[in-house]
Amino acid sequence: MPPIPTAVRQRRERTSLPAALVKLAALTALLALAGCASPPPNRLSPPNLFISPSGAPYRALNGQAYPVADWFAQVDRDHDGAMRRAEFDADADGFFGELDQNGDDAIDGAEVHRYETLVAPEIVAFSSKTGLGAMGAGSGKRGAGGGKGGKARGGRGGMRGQVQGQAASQISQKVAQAQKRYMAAPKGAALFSVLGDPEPVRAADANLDWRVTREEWRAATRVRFKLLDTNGDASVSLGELPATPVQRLLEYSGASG
Ligand SMILES: [Ca+2]
Ligand SMILES: [Ca+2]
Ligand SMILES: [Ca+2]
Repeated sequence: MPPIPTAVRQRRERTSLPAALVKLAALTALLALAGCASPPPNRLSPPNLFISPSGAPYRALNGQAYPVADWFAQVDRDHDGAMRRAEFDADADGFFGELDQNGDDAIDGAEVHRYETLVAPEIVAFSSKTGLGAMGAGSGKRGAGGGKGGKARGGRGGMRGQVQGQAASQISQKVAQAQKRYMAAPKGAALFSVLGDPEPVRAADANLDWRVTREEWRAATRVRFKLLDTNGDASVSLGELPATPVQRLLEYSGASG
């Protein structure tokens, strides 16, 4: 294939959104479409993953049932179809023990790092600070700069610069709109969870000292159960749990049974 002339390449770069941001916008749009009646225009396949309120990942192959039921079945230890407070606490305590590798009754920075890289790496892969989010922020700044340059030129060149500036400004606006949708969309673990914590382990660090103590963990667990027990009867059924954003998307697109 012959090399693309520099001018053409630059024009393409100015007039096309970064591919990653387009993918991101598509995922956001599909998440929004998940509640609509007609099928989506194309299929993205996010991981068939459920992240428990405490942050434990449950995975299944695409096409298999969404694994929220796997989590619920092991939390509901007496198998009566009701997740009681004590069962929820025991589940959270068990996961705390898995994360507290050195057994000092706290999850420290290294243990959080292990959680985010080995136990549930999807959280970082789908977070706002890496990958798609960071690329989107950079692209917006480049677009704004292009608009300014167009206005600075005079004569016919100035006209062309102005048109290019307007095009760049429109791209900037599209990038800004995509970023706005992205910022409003759930991120990290929240995509796979019935609660909205992007990182449920860090979220339990109430005093922000980079250590999640057992006390902080139990306080977070109490809050989480309250949030799930929407009718306040100290019991939560599987049907009482809202669908996660990715669960809605997978079920809607037929990628989850
Ligand atoms: Ca039970
Ligand atoms: Ca520890
Ligand atoms: Ca703490």
